[in-house]
Amino acid sequence: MSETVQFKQENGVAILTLNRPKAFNSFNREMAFALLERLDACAKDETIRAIVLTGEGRAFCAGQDLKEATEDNGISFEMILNEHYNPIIKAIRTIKKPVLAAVNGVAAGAGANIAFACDMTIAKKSASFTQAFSKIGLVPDSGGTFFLPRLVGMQRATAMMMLSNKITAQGAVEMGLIYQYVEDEQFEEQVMNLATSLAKMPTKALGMTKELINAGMQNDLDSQLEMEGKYQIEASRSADYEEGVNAFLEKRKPEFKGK
Ligand code: T3D
Repeated sequence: MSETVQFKQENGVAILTLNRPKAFNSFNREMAFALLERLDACAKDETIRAIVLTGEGRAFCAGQDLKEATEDNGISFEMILNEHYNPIIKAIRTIKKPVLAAVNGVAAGAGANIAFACDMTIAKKSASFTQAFSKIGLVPDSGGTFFLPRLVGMQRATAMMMLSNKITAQGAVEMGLIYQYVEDEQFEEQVMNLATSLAKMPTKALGMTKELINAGMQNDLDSQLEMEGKYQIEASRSADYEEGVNAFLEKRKPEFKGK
């Protein structure tokens, strides 16, 4: 397995670490395929109930490796988008488990948009975000034009994408772009606390919640209410629902299994 994405598993949490620190964890083809392979394995492994995506060293991810992208006879834009970023974004959105971006440093270009596509994004206070694309004459990709306006509204999203200005972690929280920022010294501990809490929750219902959220980005109210009804009936038949209600009535802590 490629060293470009490191894998660790603790208490039901898979930690995937982008590992090309000298290139600020920018994506080459090897790392893109390694991440896809790891995400797929995490999706299939029942012992993994939450996923953390983070970066090694000073950066979270600087987007596309611009050296690889500009090599003579190198990979085409079409391949980069169709075979790397689009499948990565789709995998993050369709894995029926919480995917947490733990942004340990700068997140730029596709790196930023991967973080925004995750279910929750938690950043080090010193981390920052930039769209970067406009500075090199590209348009945003990796779902940026889909997620950003939905997260922060058209005006702020447009400014971010046209200006590619640097957004601090605190600024990102204030505008609703990410969930949370934490002091640098507490970052790893807080990330693991959040991920472990998620992994202990009724993760079958969390996966279904994610599907509902995805659908709610496009559906009209009638369709969404209908879908919620169907999913609620399915959730009410889960072992976790039985455990949750029994634990509540018996005044004890529930032990959810994600089933
Ligand atoms: O084919 C396609 O391009 C289509 C796909 C597009 C998807 C995209 O993601 S396009 C956007 C690509 N990313 C960027 O344009 C970001 C480029 N990087 C930066 O703007 C800055 O490096 C950062 C804002 C991310 C960080 O700035 P700073 O000052 O903290 O660090 P630095 O000194 O610029 O970079 C540190 C090292 O990382 C440096 O290496 P060196 O000189 O010490 O050996 C730099 O070259 C390397 N690095 C940073 N970003 C990339 C990179 N190497 C390759 N590709 C990068 N994207």
